[in-house]
Amino acid sequence: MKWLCSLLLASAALVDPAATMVDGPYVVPGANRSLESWTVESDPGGIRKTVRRTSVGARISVAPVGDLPGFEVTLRAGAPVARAALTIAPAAPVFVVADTHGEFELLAKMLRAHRVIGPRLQWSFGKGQLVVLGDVFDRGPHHTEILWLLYELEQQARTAGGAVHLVLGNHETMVMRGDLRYLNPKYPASAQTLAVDSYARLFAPDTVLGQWLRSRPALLRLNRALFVHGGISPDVVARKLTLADINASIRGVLAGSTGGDVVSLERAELLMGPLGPLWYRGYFAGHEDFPTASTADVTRMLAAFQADRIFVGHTTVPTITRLHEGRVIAVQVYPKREPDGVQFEALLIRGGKLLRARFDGGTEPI
Ligand SMILES: [Mn+2]
Repeated sequence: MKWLCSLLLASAALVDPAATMVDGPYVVPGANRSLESWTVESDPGGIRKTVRRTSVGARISVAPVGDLPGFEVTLRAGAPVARAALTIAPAAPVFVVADTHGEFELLAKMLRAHRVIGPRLQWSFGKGQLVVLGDVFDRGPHHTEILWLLYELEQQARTAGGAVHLVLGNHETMVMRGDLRYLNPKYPASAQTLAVDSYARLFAPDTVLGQWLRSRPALLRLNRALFVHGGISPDVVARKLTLADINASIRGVLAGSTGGDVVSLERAELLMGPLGPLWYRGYFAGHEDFPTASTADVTRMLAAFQADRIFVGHTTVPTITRLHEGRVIAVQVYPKREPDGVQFEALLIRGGKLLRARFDGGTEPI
């Protein structure tokens, strides 16, 4: 009985409800074109909102989580719209992570294990490219930290000659559009403490992260590799749109303007719906709501977008898997803690080879 009591005490000490309530910062417009950094902080008096004046060029602090250190973020002026297709040095390694759903600790430790970032969470991947396949939001308790980490690493990577590419997932667009059903319960509580009518207000187009997210692509091509959260369906291919057209339509929806005419409205409906790139699951057999694409459909899609291969998240697989003769790579192994360790995989493309990146830092061919 004694061991049970101490076990219970130990686990109670690990879960400090006040610590899990720490959140932010959220950087929102203040008076006279200034910025304000809002955080949820806890002290013996309770949970409260703290407001600090800040500005472009200033640094804000993100609090430590678990045994990870806190880090600083330099605020930048509004991000330009990301390009849909980029040429990168063929020798540059590419590290791909799929949906992390608020699991900041698992993401940061995975990146650290593969030296994409260093002990202080700083960029250490040189001219490498980090691709995040969307769905940073929802379910887990630390999406704010993930967003700031990626935002900060983007600039550090650029300085080093590398890059960070956040591709949008359906959960990014859901939160930005006010669909808050899957938020970790921590976040509605944050909205209440911060006195906003909806959590989505903290990611409105006039906030730093809201603007940055709206500048990110839904479809990205690096050389001849496509990176998309869900996938590109034959229905989307049939529209004969370019990658840039598709990104622009989705950006229009997120900005609250779809063009107004019937063609743009109908296009927006397709792109934001189940057969659009954020939700599609047709590369995988056995998803009732999605007609299964054939390998010929996949080949046609890749030809239409001048690509050889597509990397997708969104649909969970037990281990990173080649589909459709290796033209589709399913990357989404849901990150979670299991009794026998952490279940999580990422993908490393090095010298043209695909490697499974394990949580312990090891790699193996896929
Ligand atoms: Mn998803």
